[in-house]
Amino acid sequence: MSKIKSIIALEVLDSRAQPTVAVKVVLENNISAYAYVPSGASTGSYEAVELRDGDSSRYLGKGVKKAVLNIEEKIAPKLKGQLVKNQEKIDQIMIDLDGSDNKKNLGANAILAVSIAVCKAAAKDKNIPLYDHLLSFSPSKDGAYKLPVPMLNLLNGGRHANWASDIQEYMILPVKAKSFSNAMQMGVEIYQQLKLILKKKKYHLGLGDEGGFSPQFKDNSEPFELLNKACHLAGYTPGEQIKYGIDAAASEFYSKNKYHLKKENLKLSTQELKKYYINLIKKYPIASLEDPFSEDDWTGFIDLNKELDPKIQVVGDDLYATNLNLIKKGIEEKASNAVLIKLNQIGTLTETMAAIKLAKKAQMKYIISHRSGETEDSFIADFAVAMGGGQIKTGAPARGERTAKYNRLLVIEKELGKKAQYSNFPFFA
Ligand code: 2PG
Ligand code: MG
Repeated sequence: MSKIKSIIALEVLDSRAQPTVAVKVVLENNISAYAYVPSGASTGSYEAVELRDGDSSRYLGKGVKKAVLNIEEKIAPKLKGQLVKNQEKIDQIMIDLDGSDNKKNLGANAILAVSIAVCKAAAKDKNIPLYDHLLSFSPSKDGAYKLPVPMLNLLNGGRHANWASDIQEYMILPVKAKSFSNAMQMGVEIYQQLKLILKKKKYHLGLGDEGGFSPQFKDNSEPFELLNKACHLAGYTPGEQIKYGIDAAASEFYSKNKYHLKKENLKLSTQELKKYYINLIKKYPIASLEDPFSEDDWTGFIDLNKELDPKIQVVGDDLYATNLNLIKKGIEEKASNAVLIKLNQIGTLTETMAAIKLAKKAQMKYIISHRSGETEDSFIADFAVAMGGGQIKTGAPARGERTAKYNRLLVIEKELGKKAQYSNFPFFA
C-alpha cells in the first residue's frame, strides 16, 4: 500500500535527436521507476497536445522544459501521498488538473510520462513483472499471456525517410511463426537478405526513422518486389508464412481533395486511390492497410472496409488518434476493422485502456504501437502482452529504441515459458 513520495522530471533525448520528457516516480518506501515518452512525426490532427517550448534559443524551439515544470510544480504536489496502485484515480487527477479536452494545458507528454512511471512503480512495489501488473487492468479476462505478432517495418518511406516512397511503412507479418522468438528470427533473416539485395543493386543502406532501409525507390511497388525477393532468399513464401502490411499515412500526401503519389506522378481521388490499393492487394499478399486515406476521409475508409475481404485488416491510426469518441464513430460507421493504439495520442494509461476495451467489445482488432521518435523505454512490450490484442507494431528489428521492445518481448517469452501463447493471426488464416 505504498504512497507516492516525490516526482522528478527532466529533458532527455529521443531517437530523432529531439528532447522528450522523462519522469521518475519515487514511493515512500524508496522504490522508484522511470518512464520516457515517445513522439510522432506523421501525427494526426486529433491527437492530444505534445507540449513544446517554442523557444528558438534552445533545441530549435523543441525543448520540453514547460512540460517538465508542469510535472514538478503542478502535477507532483497533487499526486504526493496518493496510493501508487490507484492508477485510474491518479490519471483522473491529472486529467482534471489539465482541464482541457486535448491536454493542451499540462501537455500529453507531461501527463503520460507520469502515468506510465506510476504504473511501473506500482508493479515494482508489488514485486511482480510489469506485464502481470498490467494484466490486472486488461480487457483480456482469460488471464492468458499472449505474445504479439510483430509487424516489422523493413522499408521506410514518407515523412520517416525523406519520401523514399509515398507509402510510409512496408511491414512483414510472420503469421505462421511457431512462437514470438521464431517470428523475430524469420523477420531478421528477411531483413538481412534485404540488405544484401540492396547492396547488390548499389542502393544506399541508410535507415529510416523506424530502422527500415530507405533508398529512394522507383515507385511504391518496388518495396513489395524487394520484400518478395528477400522472403524467397530467406526460404519463406510470401503469402504463406509471411504477409505484408502497409501504413500509407495518407494524411501526409493528401491536399486539395487529391492524394498526391509523387513517385508515380499521380493525383488520385478517393475512389481512384481505393482502386489503387485493390490492385496492390491483387498483386501482393497484403493483410493489413493502415491509414489508407486521410484522417477526415471517412468515406474512403468505409468504402474500402466494406469492399475488402474481412480477413484483411483496415487499420485506423490518424483516423482515431486513440480517441474514444472517434473510435465509437468508427465502430458505428464500420470505417475499419482495426485500430492502432498509441498511448501518447491520448495521454493516459487509463484512457488508452478504455479505448482498447471499447474496441474489444466491438470485436475490432487492436494493435499496440510505438511512435517514430522513440526511446529505450520498453513499456509497450509489457503492455502489448497484457492487453492481449495479439499484434505489436514497433519498427524494424534494428536500432536500439526498436530492439528495446522486441528484446523485452523475448525476455517475457523466456520468463513465461510454456505459459506464453503466440497468437497466430486466426483472423488472417
Ligand atoms: C504511424 C507512426 C508509427 P508517427 O504513423 O503509425 O509508425 O508514425 O509516430 O510518426 O506518427
Ligand atoms: Mg500510422
